[in-house]
Amino acid sequence: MGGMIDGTYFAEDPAPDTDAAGEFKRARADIRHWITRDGASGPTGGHGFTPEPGRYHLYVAWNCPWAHRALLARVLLGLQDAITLSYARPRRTEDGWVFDKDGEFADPELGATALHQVYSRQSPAYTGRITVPVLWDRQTQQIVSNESADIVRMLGAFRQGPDLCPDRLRPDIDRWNGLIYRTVNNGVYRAGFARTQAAYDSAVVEVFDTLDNIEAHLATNDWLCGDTLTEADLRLFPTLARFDVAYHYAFKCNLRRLIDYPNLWHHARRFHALPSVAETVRFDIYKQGYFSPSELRNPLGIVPAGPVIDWAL
Ligand SMILES: N[C@@H](CCC(=O)N[C@@H](CS)C(=O)NCC(=O)O)C(=O)O
Repeated sequence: MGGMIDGTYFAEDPAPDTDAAGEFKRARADIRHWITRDGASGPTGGHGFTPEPGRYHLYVAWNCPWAHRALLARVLLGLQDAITLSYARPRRTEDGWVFDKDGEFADPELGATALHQVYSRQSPAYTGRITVPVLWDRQTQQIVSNESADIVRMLGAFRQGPDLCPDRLRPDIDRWNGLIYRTVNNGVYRAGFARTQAAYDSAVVEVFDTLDNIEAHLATNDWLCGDTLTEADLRLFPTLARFDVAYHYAFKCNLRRLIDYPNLWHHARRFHALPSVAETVRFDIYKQGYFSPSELRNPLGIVPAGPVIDWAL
């Protein structure tokens, strides 16, 4: 994976993404300002931004599950007109995430041909990973945040649509988020990117332990936090949407499929049927992305034809 050092992009980031035991370690996001109701500083970052429709632009890639969180928050909160989008091409190149000159993978905002240009536009000597999602402020020409968890939560400052993180449920939401991030959202990556049998074995067991627990929990609960749809459901969904088409095979998460879990499968299809959610999903692109050429996982980059899955409720 690539990164930037003093404003120059390198296809191979010198910072290792696996530790001595062969376990995948996801790099931390490092631009973490906040949009807040009154524009005051948020819990992290230097300064606050006000929630003004038409001011922000979101850089995403369809296949990235972290970017998917931000796309989901945007549609569930009804911010499609307030926040514009650029989609990177599904397969990264030597230049990292890239854009076409025109068409569905162009960048209408800055006309960038690679995402690293967006990072260096705000900070010419930027050093760090070049990741999606990126929330861009066109008014001050800077990145508000490249941390999806924060982006999801800060979009609540627009005070539009449902409250996905009500105060009374926040401890429960944070508990689910912590467990699901470590063992499921990032757990599938820890299984798929493991470089030792032991690292894979422990990651894959955790993935399915948590899915088994959620399956049991959903037998008596509509959503993760009871009868209210929350941010915790939103953050589970990107992994569920990619599970059978990508993680099951490409990341060897194959003890069970999503469709083998009646309650989870129902939860996923119910979430998918919410207004505009289906517009954030591209199973064909998930396959292209996760079956990209990779020396370690898929040297020839051949994309499998199946599985064929009917997501209708
Ligand atoms: N902490 C970030 C992680 C985002 C992330 O890892 N995105 C991946 C795509 S799925 C990426 O852009 N990776 C490029 C790289 O690490 O070089 C978030 O959740 O927003």
